[in-house]
Amino acid sequence: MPAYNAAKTLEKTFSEIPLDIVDEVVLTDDKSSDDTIEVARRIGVNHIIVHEVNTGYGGNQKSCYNKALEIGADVVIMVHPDYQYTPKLIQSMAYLITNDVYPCVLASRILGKGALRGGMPIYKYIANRFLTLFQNIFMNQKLSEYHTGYRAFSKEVLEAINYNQNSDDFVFDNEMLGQICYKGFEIAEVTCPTKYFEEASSINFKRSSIYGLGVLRVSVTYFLNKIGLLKSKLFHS
Ligand SMILES: Nc1nc2c(ncn2[C@@H]2O[C@H](COP(=O)(O)OP(=O)(O)OP(=O)(O)O)[C@@H](O)[C@H]2O)c(=O)[nH]1
Ligand SMILES: [Mg+2]
Repeated sequence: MPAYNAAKTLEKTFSEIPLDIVDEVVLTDDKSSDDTIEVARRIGVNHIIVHEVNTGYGGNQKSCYNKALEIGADVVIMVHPDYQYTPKLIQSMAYLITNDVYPCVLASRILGKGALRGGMPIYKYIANRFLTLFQNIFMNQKLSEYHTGYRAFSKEVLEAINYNQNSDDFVFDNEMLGQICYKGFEIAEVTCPTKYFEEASSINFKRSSIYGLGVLRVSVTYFLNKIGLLKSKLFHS
């Protein structure tokens, strides 16, 4: 769980994690200004990594995945601790990976009709649909969305991509999916109910727009690399 000011929602998220199959829980705190670390300690998160400076959403995830691999994870599932995504899908997602059906599974808010019903702002919904269409065309994929905060990876996937050289900002997530597709790994999707509420949603229009432009860049860069016109570090390191 890459955490940033998640004190109000962390315990609820943690309480739904199926600890019968989840061996280790890693939380990285990106210099939250609230009690995220205290809450994490109190509820018994096994591995708490504390950033001394705020590195950003991508930088926070790098620490998270690095730690997960270091402690020997075979399957790594990232879920936002803001309780927008229920950890009750963890068994299903892990099952697909451990049974070698798929090496990567995304929990999609767009498969089904849950996103708008769950309160996703209409501008985010439209942007999500547009960016997804654009990215599917440029990357020759057929995903329902690339923007979920709930993702499962096999160890092999994480080891095959150089996520540490990605952006420290939100576009990290998208670069990672681009790298996974570039390497030819197949991605599965499961439907995921989503809820938007005040404590869980902080990204404003400006940050979302910067992210959107980043997604367009990743998609076009992917295409140019695939046809051999570019050799970007993102896909070739
Ligand atoms: N490390 C870090 N994480 C952040 C920062 N701002 C937001 N986050 C995290 O990024 C994730 C996405 O941000 P949200 O505020 O949930 O975004 P949202 O508006 O709900 O949009 P989606 O969840 O992406 O649909 C959450 O897990 C936040 O905790 C930041 O400055 N640094
Ligand atoms: Mg959120």
